[in-house]
Amino acid sequence: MIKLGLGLYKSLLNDTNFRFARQCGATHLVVQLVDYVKGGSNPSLTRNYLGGWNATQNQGKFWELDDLLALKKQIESHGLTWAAIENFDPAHWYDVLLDGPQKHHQIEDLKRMLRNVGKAGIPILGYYFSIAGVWGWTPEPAGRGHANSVVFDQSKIDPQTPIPKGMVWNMTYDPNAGPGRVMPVSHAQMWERLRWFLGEMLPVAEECGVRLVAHPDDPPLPVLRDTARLFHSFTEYERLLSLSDSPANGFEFCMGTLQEMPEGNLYDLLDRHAAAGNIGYIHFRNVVGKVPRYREAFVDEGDIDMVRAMRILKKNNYDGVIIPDHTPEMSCSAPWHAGKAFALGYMQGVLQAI
Ligand SMILES: [Mn+2]
Repeated sequence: MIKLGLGLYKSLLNDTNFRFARQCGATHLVVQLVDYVKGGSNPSLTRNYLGGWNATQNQGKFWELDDLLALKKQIESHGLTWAAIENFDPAHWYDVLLDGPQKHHQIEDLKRMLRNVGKAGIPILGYYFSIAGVWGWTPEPAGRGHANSVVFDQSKIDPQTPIPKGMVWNMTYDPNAGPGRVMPVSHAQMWERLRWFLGEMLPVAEECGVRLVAHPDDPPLPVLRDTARLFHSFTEYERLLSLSDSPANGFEFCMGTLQEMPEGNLYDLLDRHAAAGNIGYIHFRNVVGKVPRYREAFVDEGDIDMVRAMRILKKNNYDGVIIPDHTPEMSCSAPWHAGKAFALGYMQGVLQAI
């Protein structure tokens, strides 16, 4: 059975929002432990994040088993299941991404946290292997009814703006890094870094029963901020599977990001990988347009036929989680929550109808 879930940012991990998720019909949670979206109890993706998401405060603070178990207990007390953790903290793996001098001890930190995730019984860990990260959005009231929404319009930014030293994944990990920039990185270098990361991590993931699933590049450009991106096309995304046939290797299948890619049939891609069991969980969201210009849309109004997509999942007996990921913000005192409630209501409706 397809499972309805909600993704919660770190600032939303509390009883109020666990109740909110259940009230929307969600049975599963995808938890973000990185505090990158600003706004506390009213997070917003539609601020200007061209200067960075935030500075991480998690240097030396790891995911300890006791903390994971305490949060799991709290989540389960609301009748919810903790389905996945989404994203590593840049503080924990910046030199894995940058191929820097700390990478060998950072990968050991990641393995230790992965083992804790396994011990806590959390089955999936989503990651986004990217140097520039999510960057280049410009906020606009571009959604239906002038909803504030995420827009990517390449003509409004300089896509090759250098990344300042001390920043990776659009977060500052070293505020004292001083002047300078992240030097250009090629596709060959990025693939080599990913290959090394997976070679180290997948055996541990298998051993502790956790699946490592990769998010595609958002926005899906071949190069952003002078650094190559891995997953900017269907072909490149599917290349992930050629690096390892481990059952722990899979996709964090973001329908919105994949639809933003210039070429390919999203329904075929979804069908193929749902059938093969390659999908860990799904970002079930919609967009209008493709790179170099698109906007994120309400789930029912974008270019993807979401009912068709849901039928494809059902046909393949997909029994993983779907979450709304992003939504445009709705005009009220709780714009994030209203957007999510609308998306989850729609998803629940489609699930019941099919
Ligand atoms: Mn996504």
